[in-house]
Amino acid sequence: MLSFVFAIILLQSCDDVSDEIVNAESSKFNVIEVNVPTSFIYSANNNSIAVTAKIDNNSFVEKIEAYVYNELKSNQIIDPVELKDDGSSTSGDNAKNDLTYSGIINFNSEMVSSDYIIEIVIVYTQFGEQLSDIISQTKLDYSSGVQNVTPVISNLVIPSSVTFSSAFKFSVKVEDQNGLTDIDKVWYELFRPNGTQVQNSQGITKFDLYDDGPSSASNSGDLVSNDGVYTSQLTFPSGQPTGEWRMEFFARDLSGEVSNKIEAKVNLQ
Ligand SMILES: [Ca+2]
Ligand SMILES: [Ca+2]
Repeated sequence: MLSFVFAIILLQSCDDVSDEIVNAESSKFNVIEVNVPTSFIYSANNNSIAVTAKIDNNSFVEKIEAYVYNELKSNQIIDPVELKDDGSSTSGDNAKNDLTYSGIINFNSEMVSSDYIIEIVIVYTQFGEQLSDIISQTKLDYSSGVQNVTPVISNLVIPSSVTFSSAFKFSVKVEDQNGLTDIDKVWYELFRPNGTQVQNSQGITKFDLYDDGPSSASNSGDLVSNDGVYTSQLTFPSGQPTGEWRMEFFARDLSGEVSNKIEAKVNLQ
């Protein structure tokens, strides 16, 4: 079954709203048609889908790409695929230079049965600036022989008592029968001794743990990358209330299933 997405992208060109005539030269493109499947059954012999996008003008177009995300759109599942108007079988394109761009998205045998989001994005140049538009977003009902299994966390390592202004490290073991590649996010939530939850200045209450190894930009303190032990560290600045802080740990997989919860009490002295 194919979805048919019809979209018109109109020019929003001039700052001068008194202009009644739209300057044709600054018009970028219209999207005539996008075709992306809405359901797919994976098998060894049937492991890819074709997607196409038709536009009416490619003068400003740099490239058209397909992105595949998990349903929560928190992670890209596979590398972006460029749609091409090259008439080649590699891209599944029927005719060269007819302004229909085509691409083939290959799935791997480990992807679990789930809904995924396929986004078609046009990158173009306008007034010397590179811009991009999402021209379609399609939910793909994807079936494979692989059923999703909820992740499990264990082996929390954390000090029971900490002091002000010195960083302390904590880690948790994460397992998922679908593999560590199915882990979307591992995080902790933090509660003050009076029970209120800590929220940072961006409104975030879920703070990430990382499995990114020692020399990483996150400064997580993680010892070994990709071993399923996720690590982070925390420093209580002076002024925070002393007493028993509660931390809750969770993991979530790409299908959005959340693990068991592990709680810890940390005594700030
Ligand atoms: Ca899983
Ligand atoms: Ca690790």
